[in-house]
Amino acid sequence: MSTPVRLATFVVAIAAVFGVAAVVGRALGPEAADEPVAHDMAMDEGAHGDSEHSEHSEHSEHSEHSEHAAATPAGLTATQDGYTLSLGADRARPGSAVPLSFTIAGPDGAPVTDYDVQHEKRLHLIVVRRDATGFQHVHPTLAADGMWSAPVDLTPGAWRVYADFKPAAGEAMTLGADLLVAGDFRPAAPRADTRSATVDGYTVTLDGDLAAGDDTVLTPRVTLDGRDVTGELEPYLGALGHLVALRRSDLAYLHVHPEGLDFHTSVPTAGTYELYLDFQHRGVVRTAHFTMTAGGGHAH
Ligand SMILES: [Cu+2]
Repeated sequence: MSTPVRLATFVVAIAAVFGVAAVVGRALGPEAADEPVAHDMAMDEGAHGDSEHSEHSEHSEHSEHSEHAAATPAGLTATQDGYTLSLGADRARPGSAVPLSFTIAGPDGAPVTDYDVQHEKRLHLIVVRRDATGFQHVHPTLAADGMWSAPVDLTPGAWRVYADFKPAAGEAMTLGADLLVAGDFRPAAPRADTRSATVDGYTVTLDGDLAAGDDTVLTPRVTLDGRDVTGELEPYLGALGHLVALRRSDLAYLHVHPEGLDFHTSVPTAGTYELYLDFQHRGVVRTAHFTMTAGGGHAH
């Protein structure tokens, strides 16, 4: 299949099967707007028919982008479309199993209790310290009154908390809020770009690059003690991996799911991104952390 057809097919497929297209679109894409992203992206790809994406001065794409330029990336706001994320407390003490609780209030002001399942869960909770350390992707439990709770591992510093969900009565979205953890905060040094990560004896390497405004493909290769186990990765939450990309400057959020093991990733701007890949092997889920800088995209 040609790349444009493949991309369009992919977008439609994830929209139909997982309903995550809106998540991706709202996340960071410059196309994010009122229209479902599946439509936008399919139109984009179909109209250009050029996998090189070298013709970024094309008028059609430019006008489309400028139309949607005001869209806010996901995860930067606690309130969107009438839904509001409220942490039970915005201060916490450090610890390895700190109870974190929150609600999502709906347009009527009451906590939402009815969610659609996305990737086998009704809500995905991501927490990360603002210096890009301490990433966790957990699945909290929902009480009858709409209160979500989960234990998380917190060290001193400023943390970003993301709730990635789809209310039964609304669109998929990711809301974010800050959580301040008391103690002696020593920010980690900014990471240099790295596309190879080690975790528990696994070495994970990401092939591919990021490009601002372009759909690029990132593909992980996983070895264990030098042996390639990429083909042994197991489905986790309905996919062979889950990739969260955070823009370093403001922790804007993008959640990408793969087609097979190809993560079609579209970052909105040039700059450095922290990428966290959840993968499962032999029944255990691990996270690999990469740092990649997106080139100029439209500027090249
Ligand atoms: Cu999840």
